[in-house]
Amino acid sequence: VDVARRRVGIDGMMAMRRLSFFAVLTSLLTGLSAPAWADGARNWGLGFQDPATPVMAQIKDFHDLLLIIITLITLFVLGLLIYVMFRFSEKRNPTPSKTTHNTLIEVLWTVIPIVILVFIAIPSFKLLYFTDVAEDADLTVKAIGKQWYWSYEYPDNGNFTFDAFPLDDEDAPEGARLLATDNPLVLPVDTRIRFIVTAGDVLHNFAVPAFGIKMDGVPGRLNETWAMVPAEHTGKTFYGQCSELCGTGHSYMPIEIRLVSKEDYAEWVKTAQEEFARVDDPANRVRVAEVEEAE
Ligand SMILES: [Cu+2]
Repeated sequence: VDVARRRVGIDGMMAMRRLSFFAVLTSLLTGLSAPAWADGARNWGLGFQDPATPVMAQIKDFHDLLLIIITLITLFVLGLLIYVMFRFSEKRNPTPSKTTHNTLIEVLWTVIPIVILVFIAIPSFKLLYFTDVAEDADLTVKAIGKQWYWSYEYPDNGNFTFDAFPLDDEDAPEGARLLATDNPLVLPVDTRIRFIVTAGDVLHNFAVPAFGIKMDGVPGRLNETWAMVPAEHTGKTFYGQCSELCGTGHSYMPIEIRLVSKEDYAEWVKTAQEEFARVDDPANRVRVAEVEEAE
């Protein structure tokens, strides 16, 4: 609670800046390319959102592999059950068998599942480590979950920070109710982006389905993952949501990400540096001191 209260100074200032910045950002982005929905929930939709990163492409492939394995196992077990019900029914076996052991079958039903699990574990661990820490990232973005909005920091581009709140229903684009935000996260394509995820109060979760990211934000801890979106997705908008129940406003802290070309990103950074507060702005420190004094 204390930490949250101390942020009030910065957040209040951000609220004022947010309005003017949104106007600039909208004109900038609509002038460059009309933002397009990448993918999202549809009536009668089935399966994942279209993968936008190599990580999500691999998650989808792994899911499809598991679906085949699990379907074969389920059909095999169902077949066995039907066979047993038929072959060993009371009608066909007036005198029940007294068999208790069959060494061969016991060895088989131990060894075969182990082989199947190892077959699943190898690609599973490969994928797990593929999603892990990006040592050679070109850009770092920090996402901080708070009750109930996301704050973002760009330490590589002047250390500016801003907050993202959902747009009112009437302002949100078609199909993006409770997904569109006043300050989208703007990211460049073809760039290895390191996401550092944490939280300022309680557990949150930074989840972007098309990126294959679902990373817990834990107070006092930095979690890390990465994404790299190919240039074919330039101009697209991706949506995500907080995915760890964090209180009454949990469903009102969406994540909106706009993918732009590297040139447009550089332009946006210039505007953002002017419009947004710096994380280490001395003015913010004064405000924190004022809040503490007031207490
Ligand atoms: Cu939440």
